[in-house]
Amino acid sequence: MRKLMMVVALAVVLVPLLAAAALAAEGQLIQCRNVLPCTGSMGDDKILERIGDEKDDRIIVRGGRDLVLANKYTADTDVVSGGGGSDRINVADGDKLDTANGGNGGDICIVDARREAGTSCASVDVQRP
Ligand SMILES: [Ca+2]
Ligand SMILES: [Ca+2]
Ligand SMILES: [Ca+2]
Repeated sequence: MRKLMMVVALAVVLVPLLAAAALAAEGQLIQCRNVLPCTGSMGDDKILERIGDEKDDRIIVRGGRDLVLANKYTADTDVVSGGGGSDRINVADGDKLDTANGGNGGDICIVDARREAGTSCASVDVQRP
């Protein structure tokens, strides 16, 4: 009986620990495809916008300290919404059509023009061509 109690107690302690480990999973490299919105995981992700110019992206970051690169392809209206954690959101792709929203956490927004930065960017880095 005592042994059984030990096993149960151990399980009670271990299960949440394992669950926590699973939640703090490694971030992923996410290449957005033609399914919108493109969403991140709860880990520290690196999220890349869809390949090709003139593709309007909608990217939702979720948790973790993420890096969003929507700066590779231009002439598109990219809308990025950050999650918790300090994210780095880059929409400096040469057009002034995008929106970078940081969400909670001290986010860095890299933009072509000030108006591309949403209200929740802790710091705004305006790139000049
Ligand atoms: Ca882009
Ligand atoms: Ca753009
Ligand atoms: Ca831009």
